[in-house]
Amino acid sequence: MATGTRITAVDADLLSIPLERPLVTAAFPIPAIDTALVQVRTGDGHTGVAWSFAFGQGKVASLIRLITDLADLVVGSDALATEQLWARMSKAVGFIGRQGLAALAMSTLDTACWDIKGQAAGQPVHRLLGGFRDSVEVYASQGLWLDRSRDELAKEAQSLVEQGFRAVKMRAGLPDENEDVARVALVREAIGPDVKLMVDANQAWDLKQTLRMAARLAPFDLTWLEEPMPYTRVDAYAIARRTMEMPLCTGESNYLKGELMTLAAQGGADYIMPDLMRMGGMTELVKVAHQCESYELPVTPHLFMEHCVHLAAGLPNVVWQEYQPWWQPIMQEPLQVVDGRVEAGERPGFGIMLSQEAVERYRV
Ligand code: SMN
Ligand code: MG
Repeated sequence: MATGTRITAVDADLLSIPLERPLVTAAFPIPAIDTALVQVRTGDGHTGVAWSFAFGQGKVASLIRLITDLADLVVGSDALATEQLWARMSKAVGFIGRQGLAALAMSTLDTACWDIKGQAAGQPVHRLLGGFRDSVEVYASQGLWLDRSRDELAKEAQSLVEQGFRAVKMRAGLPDENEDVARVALVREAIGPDVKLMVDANQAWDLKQTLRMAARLAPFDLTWLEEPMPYTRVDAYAIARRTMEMPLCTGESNYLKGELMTLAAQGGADYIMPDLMRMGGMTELVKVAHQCESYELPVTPHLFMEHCVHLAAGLPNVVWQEYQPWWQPIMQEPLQVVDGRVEAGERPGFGIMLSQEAVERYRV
C-alpha cells in the first residue's frame, strides 16, 4: 500500500450557505444551502474536498454523523483504493439501506478520495478520466424559479445571457399549465432563438399532462424537458420518450447506479442526469457514464459542477454541465463562464481551493 496516501483524518463540517432569496420549485422551497463539507487528509499532506447537501440543518447533521461513522472505517486505508473503500463502506451501510443519507455519506468520502487521486498523480481528474475536452458547455440553472413574476423572469433570462451563458434552464410545474406555457414563451422571446433552453418540471405532471405539455411547448425549441413525471415511473418515461419528439431528461432523483441503468435500459430518457452524491460518488458516476455510452446516451450531470466539470471534460458522452453557483461563495476562485463554457482547469485533483475564511463564516 502507498503509505503517503494513507488517510489520516476526515473532517466533516456543517455549513449553511445563505441564498439571496429562497428557491421555489414544483417540488419544495429552499431557503439556504445546508451543506456537509468533507475534507479527507492523507499522510503526505493532500486534502481531498467534497460536499453534499440536504434540505435542512437537522438532515445535514444526521448526514455528518453518518459520514464520521464511515470515516472511522476509512481512516488508515489508502485513499487511492477507491473501489476497495467503496465496497467496505457499502457493506457497512447495508443494514440501514444504501440509498438516501447512506449514499450521500459514501459519495462525499469517495469523491474526496478522487480529489486525492488526482493530486497524488499531479493531474486534474478530467485527464485521469480520459481528457476528452478542455472546457465544458454549461447551462445557467441559478435563476428562473417558479416564484419569479413574468417581468422578473424576462429580465433574469436576459441578464443570464448578458453574463455569458448560451443556455438557460427554467422551472415549470405551476398549478396552471397555461401559465407555464406563457412563461416558457416569454423566456424564449427574452433569450432569442440562438440560446438553448431547458425546462424542468420537477415531477409535477402525470403521463397525459406530460404529453400534452410537450405538444404545447414544441414551438419553443427546448433542448430537453426535465423530470416531468414522478421519477419512479420508468414505464411512463419510456412511453413518453417513444411518443414525444422533444428530448426527455431525467435521473437526478435516482439513487445508485442500478436504478439509473434500469432507466437507460428501458429507454426512459434521451439524456441521463445522474447526481454525483446520489450515485455513490465519482467511482459510481464514472461507471454510469460509461454504461450510458454503450446505450448511445448522453449524460448530463446534476449540480456539483466543481466536481462534475471534470467528468464532462474527461468523457465524450458527458455533455451540458449544470451551472449552479451555490458553493461558489466558499471558493477562492469562482468558476468563470466564457461564451457559455467553463474550463476544467489544470490544477491537480478537482482543483478546488476552499476559502477557509468563507468556510468559517458559514460554519454552523
Ligand atoms: C433542482 C435540484 C435541486 C434543488 C432544486 C432544484 C432541479 C435541478 O431539479 O435540476 O437543478
Ligand atoms: Mg431537475
